[in-house]
Amino acid sequence: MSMQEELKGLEQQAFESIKNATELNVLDAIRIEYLGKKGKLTQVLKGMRNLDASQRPIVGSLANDVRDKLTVQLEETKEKLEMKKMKEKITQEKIDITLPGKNIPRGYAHVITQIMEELEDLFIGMGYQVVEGPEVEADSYNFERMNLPKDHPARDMQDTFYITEETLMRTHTSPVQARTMDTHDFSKGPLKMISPGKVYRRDNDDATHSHQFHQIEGLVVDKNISMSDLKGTLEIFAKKMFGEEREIRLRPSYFPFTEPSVEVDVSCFRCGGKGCSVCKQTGWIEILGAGIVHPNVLEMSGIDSTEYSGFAFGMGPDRIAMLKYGIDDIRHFYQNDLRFLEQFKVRR
Ligand code: FA5
Repeated sequence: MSMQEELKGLEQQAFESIKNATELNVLDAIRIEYLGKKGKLTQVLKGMRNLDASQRPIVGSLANDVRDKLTVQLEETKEKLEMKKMKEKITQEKIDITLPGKNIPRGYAHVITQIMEELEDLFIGMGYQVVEGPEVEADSYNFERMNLPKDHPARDMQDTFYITEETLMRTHTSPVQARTMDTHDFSKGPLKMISPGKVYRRDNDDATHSHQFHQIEGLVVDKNISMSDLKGTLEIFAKKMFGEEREIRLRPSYFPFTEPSVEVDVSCFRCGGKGCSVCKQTGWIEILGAGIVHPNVLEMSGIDSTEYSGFAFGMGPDRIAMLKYGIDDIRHFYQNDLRFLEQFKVRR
């Protein structure tokens, strides 16, 4: 076979292989097979040494021709295969923007948290500081410092969960009064604080009682604090919380840590005082306990009760939320039923 024929045959073979190549790596292997240093074309060209001098330029130019054609053919096929690969990739990765997105539901605060924050804002606006105290409390702070010595019968009203004989789950937020009075520096001004938090009692759960509930304690100590300061403060609270037309009423009551002590009622926001099912036909709803801080309580914190006086109150935000929203059972707050909780996406 002449070299010309050999070259032609080789060209055809290579063209055939290139035509059939469907992968880029196969194409590259073909390029090496024919045009590489040890490739078939190079092998043929090596045979030129044996040619007649007159034949060499002819065969040489044919060989260059074949090389050029193969190179062009390889390049074009490479581009085609790359394009094909790109198209496949694009189809595979196509995002269907017409699909509806996944809806991430927006969170919101629990209704009790909302009420607590509303109350905090209200008192912060009147210059009160917000103080927190421990839920696992010493008997001394929870009872004794609140003028309830070990044998005091009023302890029975607040039976609780004891950790040890001297440590218990606090039954009210009142111990924070003592903790705050202990450290307050009166040379810097009067003491005005509220203390929100969880409290615990061995109460049987029913529509209005829970063994774990919330309280917000309030305490003001300064010179010349009287019952009228307490009444004025609570009037502002009642109007902001339940509406401008609301009135409050103080009834005599008893707490060992206040003297005198009062229960505070607010005029019914449902019937305006005429009497309805919410206020049990009385026109008034009881919302908190309060009074003038007992001198013993001040003295136990090292405060001179002949010079200073104070008022204190303790309210139950769970009951306030029930009244405000007409909720008939306190247990709804703690059962985490979203059908109930989602009705109170009020704020945030
Ligand atoms: C007290 O706990 C006093 N420490 C309040 C106080 C503070 C009086 C400062 C004077 C001065 P009482 O036991 O009444 O008081 O509870 C206060 C409020 O907590 C009640 O008005 C009620 O709203 C709420 N409460 C009491 N027991 C429960 C309960 N088991 N479940 C839900 N709320 C309750």
